[in-house]
Amino acid sequence: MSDLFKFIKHPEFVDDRGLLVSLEAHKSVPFDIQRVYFLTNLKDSKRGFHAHRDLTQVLLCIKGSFTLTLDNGRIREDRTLDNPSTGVLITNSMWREMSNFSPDCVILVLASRHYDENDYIRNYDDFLESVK
Ligand code: T46
Repeated sequence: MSDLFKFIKHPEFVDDRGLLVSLEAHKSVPFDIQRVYFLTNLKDSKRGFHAHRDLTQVLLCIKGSFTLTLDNGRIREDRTLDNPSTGVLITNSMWREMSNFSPDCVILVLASRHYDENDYIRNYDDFLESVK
């Protein structure tokens, strides 16, 4: 198994009322959190198909499940994400694709920088060139 997927277990507090998961900058999230976004209402489609030049993210499937594909230009791997307290740390130079969303899927993403379209590499050949 490669080390493409860096899983982070966040602190969980379970009691008879349910589950609470805590995400804290510089604790289980290893950066300053500048942006939070989530994906929901996901259709039978695919998303992602890009890499970032300078962005670190933690991605959590907080409800349901989906398939995350990571590709560093040499190795490509798929994993099913379905655990609300286990995130994946995605650093620079990593092509990502998302698919197979369950109807109830909700994905939470914590990002190290504000949104910047210029940070995206949306062409796979350009991505391969950038990781050479
Ligand atoms: C990523 C994966 C996991 C904004 O205006 N602000 C934002 O913070 C984001 C994330 C997106 N947008 C706009 C840009 C597009 O017009 O929302 C639209 C959809 O974004 P995109 O097609 O990039 O969505 P995904 O699901 O393909 O990718 C997103 C993130 O963009 C990306 O950084 O790593 O989720």
